[in-house]
Amino acid sequence: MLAIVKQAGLLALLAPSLLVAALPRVEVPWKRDGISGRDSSHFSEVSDIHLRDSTCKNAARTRSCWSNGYSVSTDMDLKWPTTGVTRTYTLTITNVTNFAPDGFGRPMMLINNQYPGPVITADWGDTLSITVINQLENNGTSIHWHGLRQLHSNQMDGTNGLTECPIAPGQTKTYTFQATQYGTSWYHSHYSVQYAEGIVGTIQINGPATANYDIDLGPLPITDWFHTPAFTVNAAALHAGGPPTSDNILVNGSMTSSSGGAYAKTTLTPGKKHLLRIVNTGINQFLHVSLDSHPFTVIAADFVPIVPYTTTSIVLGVGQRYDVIINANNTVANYWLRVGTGGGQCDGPNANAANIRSIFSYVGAPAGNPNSSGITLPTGCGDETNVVPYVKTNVPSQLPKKLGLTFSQTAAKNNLVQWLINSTAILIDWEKPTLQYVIDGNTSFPATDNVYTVGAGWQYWMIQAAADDPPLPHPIHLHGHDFYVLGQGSGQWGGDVSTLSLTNPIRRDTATLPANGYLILAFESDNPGAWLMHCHIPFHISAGLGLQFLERESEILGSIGSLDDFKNGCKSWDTYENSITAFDMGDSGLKRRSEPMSMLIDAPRS
Ligand SMILES: *[C@@H]1O[C@H](CO)[C@@H](O)[C@H](O)[C@H]1NC(C)=O
Ligand SMILES: *[C@@H]1O[C@H](CO)[C@@H](O)[C@H](O)[C@H]1NC(C)=O
Ligand SMILES: *[C@@H]1O[C@H](CO)[C@@H](O)[C@H](O)[C@H]1NC(C)=O
Ligand SMILES: *[C@@H]1O[C@H](CO)[C@@H](O)[C@H](O)[C@H]1NC(C)=O
Ligand SMILES: *[C@@H]1O[C@H](CO)[C@@H](O)[C@H](O)[C@H]1NC(C)=O
Ligand SMILES: *[C@@H]1O[C@H](CO)[C@@H](O)[C@H](O)[C@H]1NC(C)=O
Ligand SMILES: *[C@@H]1O[C@H](CO)[C@@H](O)[C@H](O)[C@H]1NC(C)=O
Ligand SMILES: [Cu+2]
Repeated sequence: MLAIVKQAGLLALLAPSLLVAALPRVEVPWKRDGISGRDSSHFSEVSDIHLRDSTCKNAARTRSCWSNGYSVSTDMDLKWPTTGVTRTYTLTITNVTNFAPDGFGRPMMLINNQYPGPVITADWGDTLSITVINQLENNGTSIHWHGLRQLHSNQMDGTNGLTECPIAPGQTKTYTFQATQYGTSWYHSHYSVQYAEGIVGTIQINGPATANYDIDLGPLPITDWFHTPAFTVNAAALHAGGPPTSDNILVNGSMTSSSGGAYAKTTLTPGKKHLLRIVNTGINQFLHVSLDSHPFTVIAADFVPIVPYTTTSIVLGVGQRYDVIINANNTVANYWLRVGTGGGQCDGPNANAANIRSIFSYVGAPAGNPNSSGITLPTGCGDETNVVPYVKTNVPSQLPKKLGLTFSQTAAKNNLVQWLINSTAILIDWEKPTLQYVIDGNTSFPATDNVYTVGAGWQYWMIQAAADDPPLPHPIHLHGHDFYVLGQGSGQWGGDVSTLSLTNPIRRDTATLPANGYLILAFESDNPGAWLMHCHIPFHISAGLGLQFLERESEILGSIGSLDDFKNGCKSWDTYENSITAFDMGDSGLKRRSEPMSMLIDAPRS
């Protein structure tokens, strides 16, 4: 590594203009440059030729370029543009009695009266200013911007109970933060299981890419779907033996069912390469996705650009994203996009599993459904294994701290289901978020807050599921950071640090803990705040599968700016919470501590 750093230093001494002139314009941007990344002990500026080339602009054949000083080789943990541009959005949340994404009408909660909510779009380095108006009568809300790092803006993370009190009915909150990363993500409510009612939308941050494309098709959200309201399903799941049966899967908010509905449609331009941003905005299921006769070139995983690889299908756990390139070089016609689940063993059944499709239609193709045939989708629940981050990072070796994941179901409490991290199911207090403790200088957290304090430097954690847990994989998501996946497997980890992946390991914000297995993660403690790490299946976090890292606590107040909105928000919420007699604790999620567990015991079953 030392030699590489020296080489970068040497390059820096040469006149950049000479270097630019000597090297051809980058037409094949996925060649790894060998001198990017940083070593374990210190950061070195990523050195890359198109990064120095101020004339290299992002265009169809130069997608690796971005702007002067920034390119796909920029290590965005360390460096990002600041454009000075603010993109403003207003998201109004309402409760509607009848909405039918797949033809089956049911009550839903919507953003701006549409489902999914609007695509939040910005350029890398822009500031987002998003005002959320809670017009629900009988629920709070809080909106989380999945994967956005929220560097020095912990109070904008939208995690009620940690970083804010929920936004009370009738109240408003403006979330302001910079997009220091680029790529594809989504936003969703973090209030109990509320996002599964429809409070979901996608995020597109424009930036460079590791392969070229002509047309950006934008995000394609895909989710499993229940016809019964999520609060009811959750109440049942909290007392049931296994995962509930979802009724359908929606592609871009749409699908057919026995009640009608329609297939979503995406248009392809013949002869062009298209970027498609696939997001699992789901609730419980893994998704396998393929497009008939069109392989995917995968170029990003979550917010991390990767070395491109080609595949006939991809698999996404809840919360994961892949940016893929589709070459529309086949016969002008219509083609099926096919979506499958894990197959029922690892993620629960889906009542419409055999019929999940959408239509990709070439301009000039005849009207009508596709007649294409495709691959048999794989089943199973795990992560893509070909993911290699384009900007390299090496992680120093260290033994991870162990967190045991156990499961309990207690007959005496009407078969109450709990997922426990080191013996404690997380149960937070909406009226007293973690940031309030920080303001008070109070370190006496209740055990059920599952607070783990971390100082500066690299952090290493292993989640080890027990052999007798129900055999379910869990998509684990960390707020405030991308993490490095150092180990992932079935059974018990042997404890040998020499088996860890430390050389440019997979880096992302959501990775799968295999059923009864282990997941070993590392992250750099560089973002003071309270950050949730949890299973992204709302029924599981609802049953306790989460913890929070309280990172560099003494530096939080000094680094995150004004907490006036936080305080006012909590005042409004306290007034609201004290004005109502009780929540229906069929509801749960990141739930209220002050409600006795006995309330859960009486939760309705369906
Ligand atoms: C949504 O509307 C229904 C029917 O009017 C009502 O019972 C329910 O409490 C409302 N939910 C919320 C969260 O406002
Ligand atoms: C939220 O609204 C849902 C649906 O109207 C209701 O079932 C649930 O009890 C409410 N829960 C809370 C905690 O506000
Ligand atoms: C998803 O649907 C929206 C709304 O109809 C549409 O604007 C968008 O192009 C669709 N996305 C894709 C990838 O098809
Ligand atoms: C389409 O392009 C891909 C490379 O992107 C190539 O592998 C494939 O053979 C081409 N297909 C057709 C039908 O020309
Ligand atoms: C069916 O397939 C043929 C051969 O690929 C194609 O020419 C025709 O347009 C297709 N029909 C539709 C509706 O896509
Ligand atoms: C979790 O519990 C295990 C076993 O009791 C213990 O060894 C470990 O230190 C605990 N982990 C943390 C981070 O406290
Ligand atoms: C600290 O928080 C705990 C739990 O909420 C509370 O009981 C205690 O009174 C607080 N202490 C101070 C000094 O605020
Ligand atoms: Cu889970």
